[in-house]
Amino acid sequence: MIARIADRSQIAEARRVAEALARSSGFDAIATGRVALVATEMATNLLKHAGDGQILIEPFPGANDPGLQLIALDNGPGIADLRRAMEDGVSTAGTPGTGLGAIRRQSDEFAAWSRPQRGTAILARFGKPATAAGVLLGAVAEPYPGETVCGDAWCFAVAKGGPTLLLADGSGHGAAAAAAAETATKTFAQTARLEPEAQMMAIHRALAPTRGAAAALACVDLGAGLVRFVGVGNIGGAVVTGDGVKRMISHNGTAGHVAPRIREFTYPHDGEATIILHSDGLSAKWDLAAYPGLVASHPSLLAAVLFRDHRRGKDDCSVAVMRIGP
Ligand SMILES: [Mn+2]
Repeated sequence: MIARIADRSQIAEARRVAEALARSSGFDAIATGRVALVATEMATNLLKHAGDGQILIEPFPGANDPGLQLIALDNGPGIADLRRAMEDGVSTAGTPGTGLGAIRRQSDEFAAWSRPQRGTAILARFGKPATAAGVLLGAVAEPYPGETVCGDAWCFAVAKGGPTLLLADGSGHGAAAAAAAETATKTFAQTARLEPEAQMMAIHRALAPTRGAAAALACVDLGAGLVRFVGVGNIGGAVVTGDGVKRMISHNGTAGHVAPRIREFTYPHDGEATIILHSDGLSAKWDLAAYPGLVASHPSLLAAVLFRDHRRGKDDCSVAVMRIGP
C-alpha cells in the first residue's frame, strides 16, 4: 500500500502500516522492529528533505522466506552526493544525517537513486527475495485506489528456457481480478518445465473459469542471447540493452477467454539486459532518457520511479523488472 507523507502525523501511520505487514508476513519481533524503524526514518527524511512524498509498503515474495520492501519516493531537490549523504552525521538540511545510514544498516538490501530535479528513491528490503545467479529482480504492485487487494501479480521462475518473469493483470479490479492474476502466477510456477508458448497456453487454459487476465512472460535465453516474449492482451514489455529500449509485442486477447494467437517474439541481448513488464495502470509514455542512471540502479527503484511518474491512477498498477548480467 501507499503511505502518503505530507505532515508529521503521517509518520506514525506509515510505521503502523509497515509493522502490520511485517507481522502478517511472518517476521519475528526483532525484524518487525527493524521494519518499523526504517519506515519512521524514511517518513522523517521525506518531510525533512523533500517536504512530502510517499512510501510504498509491499510484500516482496521470497523463495521460502517472508519478504517485504519499503520504497520512499519524492519529487524533492534530489541528493547531489548520495555517498556522502550515507555517512552518519552528514545532512544537507543541517541536522544529524542519521537517516540514510540507519536505513541501510537496518535493512537486508538497500539501494538509492537520486538526481537533481528528478527527486529521490530509496529502497529497503527485508528477507531473501526469490532470485537466481546473475538475475536481479524488482517490482512494485499497488491496487486500484480504495481497493485492499491488487488485481495485478508478478512471478519469477527459472523455467526450461532460462530465468523468466511473468506479469498478469486480472480484468477489472478487486478480489475477482486478484484471483485471476493469482491463478496465472500459480500456473506459471507449476509449468516451469515448459517452453514459453506452452507456458502461456497453460495459463490461458487455467484462467478459463476466472474473469481472465492480460498476461505476458519474458524468458532470457542466456546461451542464445535472446529474450523470448509471449504476451496476451495489454501488458507493456520492453527490453533495455546497450543498444537502447525495444518495446516487445503482445497480441490482443484476454488469457482465459480469447487468445487467438499465442506467439513468441524474440529480441537480442548481449549478456546484459533489463526487462520491464508493466500493466496498463502505467502509461506506456515513459522514457528512460529522463532518468539518468536509473536503468543501472536497483530494479525495484526503476519500477518505483516509473510508478511515481507514470501511474494512471484509475487502475491497479504494477511494474516488474528483471536484470540479467554477469
Ligand atoms: Mn489493468
